[in-house]
Amino acid sequence: MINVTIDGKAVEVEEGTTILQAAEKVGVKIPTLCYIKELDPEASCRMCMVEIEGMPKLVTACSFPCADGNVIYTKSDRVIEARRGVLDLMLSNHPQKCFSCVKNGECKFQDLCYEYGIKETTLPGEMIEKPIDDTNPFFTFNPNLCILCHRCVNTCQKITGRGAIGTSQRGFRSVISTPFGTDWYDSNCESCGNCVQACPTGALVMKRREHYRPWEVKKVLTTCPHCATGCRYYLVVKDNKIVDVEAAEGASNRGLVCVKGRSGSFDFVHSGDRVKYPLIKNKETGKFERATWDEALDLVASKFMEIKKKYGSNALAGFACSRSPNEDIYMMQKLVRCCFGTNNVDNCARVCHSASVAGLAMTLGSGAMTNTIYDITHDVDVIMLVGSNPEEAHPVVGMQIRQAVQKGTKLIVVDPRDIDLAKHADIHLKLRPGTNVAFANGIMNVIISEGLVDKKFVEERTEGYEKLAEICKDYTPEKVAEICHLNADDIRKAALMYAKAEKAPIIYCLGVTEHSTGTEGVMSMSNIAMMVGKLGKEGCGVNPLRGQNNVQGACDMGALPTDFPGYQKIKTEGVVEKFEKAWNTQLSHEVGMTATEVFPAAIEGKVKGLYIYGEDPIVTDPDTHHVIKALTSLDFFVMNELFITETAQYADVILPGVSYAEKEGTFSNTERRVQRVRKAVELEGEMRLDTDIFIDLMNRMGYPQPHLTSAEIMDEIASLTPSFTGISHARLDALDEEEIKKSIQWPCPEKDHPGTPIMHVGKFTRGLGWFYPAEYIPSQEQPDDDYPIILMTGRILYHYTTRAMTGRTPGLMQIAGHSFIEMNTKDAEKLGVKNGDKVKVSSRRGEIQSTARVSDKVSPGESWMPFHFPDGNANWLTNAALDKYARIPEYKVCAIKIEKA
Ligand SMILES: Nc1nc2c(c(=O)[nH]1)N[C@H]1C(S)=C(S)[C@@H](COP(=O)(O)OP(=O)(O)OC[C@H]3O[C@@H](n4cnc5c(=O)[nH]c(N)nc54)[C@H](O)[C@@H]3O)O[C@H]1N2
Ligand SMILES: Nc1nc2c(c(=O)[nH]1)N[C@H]1C(S)=C(S)[C@@H](COP(=O)(O)OP(=O)(O)OC[C@H]3O[C@@H](n4cnc5c(=O)[nH]c(N)nc54)[C@H](O)[C@@H]3O)O[C@H]1N2
Ligand code: SF4
Ligand code: SF4
Ligand code: SF4
Ligand SMILES: [Mo]
Repeated sequence: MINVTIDGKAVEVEEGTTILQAAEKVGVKIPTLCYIKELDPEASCRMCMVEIEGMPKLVTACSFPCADGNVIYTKSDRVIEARRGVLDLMLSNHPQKCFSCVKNGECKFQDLCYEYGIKETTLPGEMIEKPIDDTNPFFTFNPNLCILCHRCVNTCQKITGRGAIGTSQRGFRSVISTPFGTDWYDSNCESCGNCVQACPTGALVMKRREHYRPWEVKKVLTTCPHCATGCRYYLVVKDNKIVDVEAAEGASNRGLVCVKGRSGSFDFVHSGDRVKYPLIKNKETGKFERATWDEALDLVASKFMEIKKKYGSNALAGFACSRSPNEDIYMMQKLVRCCFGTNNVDNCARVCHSASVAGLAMTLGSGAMTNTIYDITHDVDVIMLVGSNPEEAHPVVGMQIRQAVQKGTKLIVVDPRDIDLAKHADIHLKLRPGTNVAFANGIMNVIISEGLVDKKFVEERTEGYEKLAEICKDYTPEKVAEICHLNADDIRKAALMYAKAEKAPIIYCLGVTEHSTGTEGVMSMSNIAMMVGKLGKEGCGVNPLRGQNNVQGACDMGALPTDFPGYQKIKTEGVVEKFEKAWNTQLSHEVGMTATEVFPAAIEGKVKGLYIYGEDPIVTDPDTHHVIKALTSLDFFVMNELFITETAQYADVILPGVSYAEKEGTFSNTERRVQRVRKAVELEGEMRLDTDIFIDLMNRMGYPQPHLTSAEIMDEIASLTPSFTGISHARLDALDEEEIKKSIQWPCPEKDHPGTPIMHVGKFTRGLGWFYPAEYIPSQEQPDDDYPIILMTGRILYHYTTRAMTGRTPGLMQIAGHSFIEMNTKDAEKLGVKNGDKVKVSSRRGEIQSTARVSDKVSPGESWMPFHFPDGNANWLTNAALDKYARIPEYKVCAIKIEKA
């Protein structure tokens, strides 16, 4: 430790601390322009100059380390004069038309000029008008306002890791530009806008800033409603309208957001086609007609109760919305259990990570991500990424993986496609779709034969090792190479790289789960990690990146046919009785149907009434014809929705709920982190809180449910769910006030428990970890002469699932508006298809048109499509084959035929 004095204040700091950091410690503010906290100082703007007693020259506080005994002045006359000089110089080629600049009032450069009394430049600067680039749909770059602080470039290169912009020499001085000087739109910029938020001037600004001034708005701290990364941001609100988004320093996002969070999370809220009144379908005309709430609620309650009376409780089912807050989901499952009297309740995890929930519960005792996003992307030696495309699906996690790789973390990508991260990978195992279990057994074969098993860990903390080891004997790298279409040496290399590393997390996603052997794929991931003792430790673990913003929460809240809130199992003695007592009613002791089982049951006439809260299975479930058949077989079908979606068109009643921006609550992100969602606006119309709709219906169906606010519902959840005991809105609000990153991760078993960042430390939730003996079983539908190509499906960066939300942002539709199919060059040649050609794509279940994207991104005999676009949705083709444990559909493999259209 060393001692220094800054502006008369003594402070003790660690050796190596910069003057800027030391000053912060004693509350002395030093102005900066180019400085970015997370990065090595660039020290180019020279705004942070300070004076050290006895030193002839001023030094830059951001880069200069303190020395013992330094007496530092940050506001001396010399310092002030020097800073004035810096500002003067910058202003010499900066137009002084602040009045018409959208950053007026929120420009750091302007603020500093004001603070230092620089009203105009004293220098004869050369003002050459440079062309403005406004090709990006969301923001504008005006180089004339740029002070060359490089914050944007450093942000893009080192923080988001995208590297879309740099500094180039053009004309008589350098400018910020894309690498080849193309328009911003044509660069590899992903429109995340993090550079824009970093820009201290009006050079890089969101176009929407034209519609507000900083003094006209309020900012509401909330959580992104798209993916389960759980980024925190502020909704910027003017006159009851959301006009912008600003990233906050959340625990998982650290000041970053992706394009959907920044630009795709509010247009839909204010969209003109929101459902504003309850709608009842006129049976004769088939058209929806406006109804009063009383009419609609009475009809819904009486119809559901009629079905219950006539056909029994199990003829009813409900699906909860994983996009909505925990409190809403809790009330929905309570409604199904207390009023329908069945456990037929589920959520979209069924088609997503149910294999993780089931698989990891079997092997480890808890189906959640074991470590934190920060922990697995900072200071780790190797990342093994299996069937996960985080740059598109969890972009802010992707950004942090790119940062890690830049800092030396090795990367193993296991994915059938050349996803962008594969280009940065040390090893890319471009395996054949559907062969994850074989791949995993191959990795373990090498770990065993190379003597890399963590024997102590296996002995003390696990069971079932011998049986699995016996199975793995058969999976030699050579045999696995044949099954997976890989190179045996690459398998060996990957196994050694992973096993020998000190800190090495497995991160996986739907490339593992969405198979008819998805649960076994998941358990193969925990098998690998347990074999080398990489669980219950920092920088390790088995980490499913959950999908929807609150799908973790939907499972936690008991929207599962097998579990009450907090994974309290129906089959565990005393659980049903506990909830019967708490809810003061009789409950079903029978495990319910999964969502994927409800559709066939509807076709068979076993399920007659369905209540869907915010899901769009016509678009998102496999084999669309089959879903339509199921929905049209129902006697009565109700939805809570924001829009008249494809699925809502089949409903008898649509009850208009409200979006995340219009209500209070919490979302639980993929790291089990429970974060607040806050009301930012209240819109015109008769929409109601979804919780109020549930509560009203419960009372009309004969269950006396008192009215509760969202905070009160969380108190009820905490009282009944041991892992949530210490969670309340009041506590989360206080943490948000104090430091946003301090949010809580469950298990939080006591009122003042700090939460649990890493699971299974010392002991698995299950007690002993279990090695599941998994054998490789091929996908259910294999390519043949009629349908010779494997189709995989998934998502792209710019759209979110059905596009119900992102499709209402014009800029996103401009960048990505249409369906496409990725196919291999060789296959395309054989079929005479060229890049950009229209193609007809068919499977045994349906036929669509799409546009070919020809490249070597996928291997010969394989293809890939997103499921976001109505002009050719992959789900007309996909196979509803289900996994035996989790009943998850095989979205990732079906057989298709491609023809030139
Ligand atoms: N932009 C955007 N982000 C999203 C979503 C969205 O719709 N849009 N949806 C959210 C949701 S709900 C979820 S669940 C997540 C999903 O996030 P991800 O699972 O990361 O996304 P996917 O594109 O479905 O699939 C991931 C990868 O699996 C690979 N894959 C396919 N088959 C196999 C296989 O057999 N083995 C292996 N190893 N890999 C395979 C694909 O090539 C693909 O790159 O994303 C969330 N984030
Ligand atoms: N081919 C193929 N298909 C897939 C996948 C795949 O990889 N390939 N992935 C699957 C996966 S992982 C998932 S998770 C599913 C997702 O499938 P879905 O859950 O069906 O898709 P979302 O678009 O998220 O639907 C959410 C709906 O809820 C509404 N909503 C949002 N918030 C609220 C609210 O607060 N209140 C009310 N009342 N409504 C609200 C929205 O308007 C939207 O219509 O898709 C699956 N489909
Ligand atoms: S918007 Fe994002 S990707 Fe594009 S230049 Fe800025 S930081 Fe880079
Ligand atoms: S565009 Fe903004 S952030 Fe980038 S160098 Fe210019 S002033 Fe700095
Ligand atoms: S990474 Fe996910 S949570 Fe974060 S801003 Fe993007 S969509 Fe939202
Ligand atoms: Mo998902």
